[in-house]
Amino acid sequence: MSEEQKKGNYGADSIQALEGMEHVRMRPSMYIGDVGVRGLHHLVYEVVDNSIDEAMGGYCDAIDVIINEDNSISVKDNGRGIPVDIHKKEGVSALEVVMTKIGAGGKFDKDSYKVSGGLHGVGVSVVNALSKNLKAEVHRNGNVYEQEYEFGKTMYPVKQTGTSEFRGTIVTFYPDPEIFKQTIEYNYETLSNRLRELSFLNKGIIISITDKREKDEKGEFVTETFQSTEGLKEFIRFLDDTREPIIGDVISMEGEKKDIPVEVAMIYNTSYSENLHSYVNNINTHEGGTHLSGFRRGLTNTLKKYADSSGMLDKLKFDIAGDDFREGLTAIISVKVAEPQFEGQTKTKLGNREVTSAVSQAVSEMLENYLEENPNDAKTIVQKVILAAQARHAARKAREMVQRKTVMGGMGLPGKLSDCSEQDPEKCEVFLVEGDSAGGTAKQGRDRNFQAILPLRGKILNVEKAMQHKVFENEEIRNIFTALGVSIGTEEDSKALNLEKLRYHKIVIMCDADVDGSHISTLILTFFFRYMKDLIEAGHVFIATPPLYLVKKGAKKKYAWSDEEREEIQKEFGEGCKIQRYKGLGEMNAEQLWDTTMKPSDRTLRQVVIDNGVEADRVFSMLMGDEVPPRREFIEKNAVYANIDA
Ligand code: 0RA
Repeated sequence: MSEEQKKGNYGADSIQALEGMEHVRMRPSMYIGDVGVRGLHHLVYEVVDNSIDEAMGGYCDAIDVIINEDNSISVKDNGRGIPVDIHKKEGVSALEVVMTKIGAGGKFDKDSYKVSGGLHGVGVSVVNALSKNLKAEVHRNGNVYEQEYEFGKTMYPVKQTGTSEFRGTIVTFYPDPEIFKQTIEYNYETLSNRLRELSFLNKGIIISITDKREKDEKGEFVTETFQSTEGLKEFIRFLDDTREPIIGDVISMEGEKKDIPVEVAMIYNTSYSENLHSYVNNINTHEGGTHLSGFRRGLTNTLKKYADSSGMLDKLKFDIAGDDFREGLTAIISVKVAEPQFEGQTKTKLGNREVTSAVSQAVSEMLENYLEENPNDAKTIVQKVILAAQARHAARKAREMVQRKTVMGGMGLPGKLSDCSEQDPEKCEVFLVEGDSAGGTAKQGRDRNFQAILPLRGKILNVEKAMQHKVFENEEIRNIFTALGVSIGTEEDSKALNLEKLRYHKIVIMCDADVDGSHISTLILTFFFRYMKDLIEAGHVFIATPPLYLVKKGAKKKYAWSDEEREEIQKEFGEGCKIQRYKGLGEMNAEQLWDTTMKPSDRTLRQVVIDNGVEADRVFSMLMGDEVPPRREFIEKNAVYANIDA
């Protein structure tokens, strides 16, 4: 035994552990993605994942998440309780190892393979390192044990603090404000959406959330409980509840190939959009990957084979493409992979090669059976596919027209675009401005070196309700495509963008700060979400925030972005203020627009992020469908406040 090992607590491994924890604090983004709102919420998911693992092992059926009054979070499960006995190798309690050793994870018994996992599957020790304070409470063998940590450092050895009938683990942590400088305030909706999602993905488990920060009208804490008996099937119903199905019920399939459990649920609706959501070990794989390719392949092959043998394609003059099989399809694919390899820009693309064929085979087998057993549904689906193929041919004509124009018209840029002189896309910005008059002001006010203006006329097409060829035929939309320089998609994949050709790295939606303006922003956002999602995911899309008021007194003037701000300024200036309320961008002069909304050093741009792809999909279909929407609220919730230029 070495000197270091003899010292027990301070053995080589412990020192390494400490270094690991220090490293997490030095480079938090390497572990949790970022230290903004997203990373903050990621802490909760990391802790919950450990409890989900315990539930998937069959040892636990209830998980409670509590947002405490002080914004700390408690996660409670009724599992076996994390063992507190001394871990032989480490010389400290197993609990302490889990909490302080980077990479130890929740499982140290090797035979149980970990199927759940956080964004990076980094473990609860990372949460501990990034918390000002964390307390672990274990109820086990009739006793209560406790240990606390500050900034990941153990405060005292595990101690027994009492007795208990309950069995399980409670972890409470308070995020370190020095790490999460932007905010440490948790968003109830964000957490509850993720927990709902987890309940669909792991049927049976009872997952609750309670917000103890405020009470409702009845004097009770806001709380929700999620439990799904039908899993993905229910998930699809939830996701598609504002769309109209064309078959009787959700098709759901569960199987296993090459040791990879595959679960799929899908439905066809009357819309023209494709909504695929994929998960690996409960992680939403935004960027898709091998499992999604496997699903696509399985679906296409099986439907094609069925359609061919049914004779329904006999009179068809043209081929059916992959896209056609997915028009109006909403599907969720969930796989469990023992050692997932995540790739891509946001590490949400599955790379494991073996998964493609496993999923494709599983889907083919299961779907084939379904079609055999449900000939009516099968026929309805094939008819829908044929219609999609016909529409695609019409769309291709429209697309070719755009491309021809692009080639023939020299630069091929839309006439309405006032371009900037800078050539380096990274330095360039384009403002999509509502209306020609505001467009004119913006054109005068801008810095023409790097800021381009594209005025959009009135309301742009609601792509949520339009067939694809109508979208490509629409002039405003074609202007956006050509101005941005990205291609309009290929026949194989109509939504694939060539981001290398992107002419501006910042695309700023600038609309009036009123209800109409936010409706227009939402229409534009819907278009980006459905047809240019890659742009949003690469972080290129922003919303400008013009002020609501100008407060003046003598030579003093200040702008206000809210009523509270206006009142504050009035207080500061004292009696006799003159207040101008801006009803639209058009009421500002060029200089004012530049000062408040366009000037990089002073403006606030809100970056559009897809926080939760499933929720975004639901929201867009709801907002842009037939129901009257709470649009403003939506935009405010989904655009994270980010003063990226500051
Ligand atoms: C490994 C072994 C045992 C429990 C756990 C892990 C465990 C971890 C977490 C994390 C959150 N909640 C948890 N609950 C349990 C127990 C093994 C045994 O009792 O024999």
